[in-house]
Amino acid sequence: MSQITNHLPTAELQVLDAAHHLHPFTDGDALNAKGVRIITRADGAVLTDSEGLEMLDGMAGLWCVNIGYGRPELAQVAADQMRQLPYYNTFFQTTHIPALALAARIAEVAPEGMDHVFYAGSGSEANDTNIRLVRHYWASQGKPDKRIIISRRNGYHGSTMGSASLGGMSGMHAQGGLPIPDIEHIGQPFWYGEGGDTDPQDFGLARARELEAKIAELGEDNVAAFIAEPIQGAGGVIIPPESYWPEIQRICDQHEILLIADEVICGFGRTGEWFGCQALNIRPDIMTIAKGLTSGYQPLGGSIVRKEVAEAINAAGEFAHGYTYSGHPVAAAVALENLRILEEDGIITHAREVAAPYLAEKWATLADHPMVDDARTFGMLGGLQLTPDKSARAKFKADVGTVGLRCRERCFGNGLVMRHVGDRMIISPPLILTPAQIDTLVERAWQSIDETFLAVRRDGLFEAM
Ligand code: PXG
Repeated sequence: MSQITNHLPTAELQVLDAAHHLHPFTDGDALNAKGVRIITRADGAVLTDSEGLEMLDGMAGLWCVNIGYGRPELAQVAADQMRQLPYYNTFFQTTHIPALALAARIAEVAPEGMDHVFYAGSGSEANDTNIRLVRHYWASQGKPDKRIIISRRNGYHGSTMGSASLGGMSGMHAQGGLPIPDIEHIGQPFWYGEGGDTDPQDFGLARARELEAKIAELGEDNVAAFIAEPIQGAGGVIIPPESYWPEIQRICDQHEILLIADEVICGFGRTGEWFGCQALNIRPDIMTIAKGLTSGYQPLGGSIVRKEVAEAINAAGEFAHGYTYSGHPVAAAVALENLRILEEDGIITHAREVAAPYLAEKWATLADHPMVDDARTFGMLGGLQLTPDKSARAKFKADVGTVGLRCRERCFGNGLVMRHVGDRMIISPPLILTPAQIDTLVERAWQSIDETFLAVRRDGLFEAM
């Protein structure tokens, strides 16, 4: 086969991709009929495709490129580590410098007491680890029946059998026989979509108390843990009412349930703090990490484990669990360099003090558009609802996601990567965005929403259910 390079015509690359590549979360026939988009390079917050089109990346890849693209330091560290020690495992009473140094550094930036790390290759793997870890922990405490993990509908925790079972995505559960046993789901704190006439704070409390009711139903002695994202990402950037997390914390503490905060999206500066737990004042026992840990430059995930839990695991004999690539030296070295840049370049401070407040102000102006409601941000996460009738928080008279998908397509056409989840539009840009880039992002978002609005009206879809 001839060498495949960036220089082949796009159409030829698309044919090759269609012939041999099965894409994640993709309707393959629909994609191949249209032709895949091919990204060839990126710098800062800007992507370039095979046609030379430039796009502002409002999603930081897939919620991960926190420091932005094109940092040569990470390339250098990866190359150096590959030369010195490209691989060794962390099994059999062995370690290496990148794995131990990274764990020590993570313990420094993590909340007080969160001082041990178990490595995985991704967020999904890390959440699979968490399922086994919490069950092993309770067994070590003489409570082997504490096995059930409670999670939330429309939460996202990954795509493996275990992590997708933890997640509450009905479309995922519909395929492949999910969820696995001993995972239970409660409602999400999504006031805009599900709160009806209740006051948002009352709704937040009510949704938190579903956890207490579920624990009572199952029996406290059968429940190991509750897992949730501090702010739901893939579910549509859902920012819970302020009443929600303190009540969840109370319930977990009172009923001796381990609290797992899935920080895969919220971690490493996304909320303007190192972790979402710090921004929301949550005291977890385990935190799932991935994505921003390496800014996506290498695949790496893990679980940060509270001291007392880690010590119990260490005291319980062998934990029969691990991955070939647990603590991979190249990924760990890149993560360390990424954490250095986040700190020394003041990127988290920039996110907290400059980018996030400016984004909050500008993003909110999108709600002036007749089709937009609930335009809110938390740190460098933004979400808004497309609706034909704000006063009723109404849905469109079309399948959910029809309008959102159209809007996303308009965004691509206007040089902006913005995602849709149903009829919500969401962003999670690199943390390094300048105010000028935020202006561009919001201008392109407005233009795309407005073009969608005109088309939707023309097609008679601007009507409530
Ligand atoms: N937890 C959370 C909170 C996530 O957002 C995972 C775990 C799984 O991580 P890995 O590394 O196994 O992918 C994620 C991943 C989307 C989308 O459509 C979001 C994710 C992954 C793929 C698609 O928004 N988040």
